[in-house]
Amino acid sequence: MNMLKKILIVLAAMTMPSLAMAQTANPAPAPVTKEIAAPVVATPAAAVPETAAPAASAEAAAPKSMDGSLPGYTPMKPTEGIGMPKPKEIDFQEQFSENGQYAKWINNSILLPIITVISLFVLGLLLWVIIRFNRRANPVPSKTTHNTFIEIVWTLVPVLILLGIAYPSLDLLAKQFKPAPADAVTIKVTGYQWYWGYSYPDHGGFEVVSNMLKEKGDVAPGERFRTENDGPGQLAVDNRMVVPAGVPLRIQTTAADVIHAFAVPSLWFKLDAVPGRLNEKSLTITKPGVYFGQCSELCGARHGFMPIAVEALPPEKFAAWVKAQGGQMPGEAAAAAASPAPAAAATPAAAATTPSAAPAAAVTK
Ligand SMILES: [Cu+2]
Repeated sequence: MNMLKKILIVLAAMTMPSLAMAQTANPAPAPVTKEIAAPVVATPAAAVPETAAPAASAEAAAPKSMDGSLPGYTPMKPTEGIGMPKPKEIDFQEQFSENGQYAKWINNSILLPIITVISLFVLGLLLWVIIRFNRRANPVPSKTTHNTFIEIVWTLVPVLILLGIAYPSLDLLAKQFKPAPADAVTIKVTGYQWYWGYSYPDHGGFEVVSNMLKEKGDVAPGERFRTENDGPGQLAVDNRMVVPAGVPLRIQTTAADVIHAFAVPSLWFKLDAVPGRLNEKSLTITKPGVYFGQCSELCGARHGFMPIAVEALPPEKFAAWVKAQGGQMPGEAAAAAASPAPAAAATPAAAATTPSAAPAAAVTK
């Protein structure tokens, strides 16, 4: 009896830790999500000490408003179905960058027709074999093993098809790797758990902190919530990444904690944001508008709640937004630096900023 008790106790002791682990392993994510959800979305600065500085500076520069407007800037109302997914859509979203339009053309005008023709051809061959050459219809099968002509055809035709696909594919790949021109506008995108920061080194270095907007029923009284002007639920954000349209952009991505990915389908843009690294890709948005995207690298509990909203504005409106954020356009910076400062200090600043003045001029033509 005593022995049995001892064995039971030992068994219980052995299973206990595994039970405890099993319990923590499974239900843990739920409470973690709930605990983190509230503070992170409401005030990222308070919840994540590291980011206190950029959040604070962004708030200082941008007085709070219920619709995200600033003096001289009102957020653009997104167009239904543009820059966002549509219900029952199976195609790529409408594209607003040259690479995107090219890629969509490759898909719709080259790949899809080839895939369709090949599938129908193979289906036809299968049906022909099933009907014409089954045992009843063809009791004495042919003993043919080689046919030089057919063998040449079924080698050459696939080679030609692959070459036909390879040419535009490699061309697109090369275009996607093309670095931004020297006068491109730089925007540095930083992924945080779980929101985005956009800093503007060419415009005074301010950072905009961008959080998903909550629904009306989910916010405290007086707190900002999503409206139709902000965009669709789960995609609308409080502060958008505002950029000039028609101007080459140099988008750099990095992350402060874990790997995120900055992805906007309607701009044909996706780039990993990796801690300790700076990735870079060029982008020119062809038309003013609001384009939505999402973090595309599983980055933790609130990965699905860190959407991206890019607002492309005509250059003069972009300049007004920069001013509203407390930044300055590159030309202004050079002028300001040149007048009061001694020559030694002014020269590098002017040299660094002058090229960036060009795109604004280039767009007006
Ligand atoms: Cu993420």
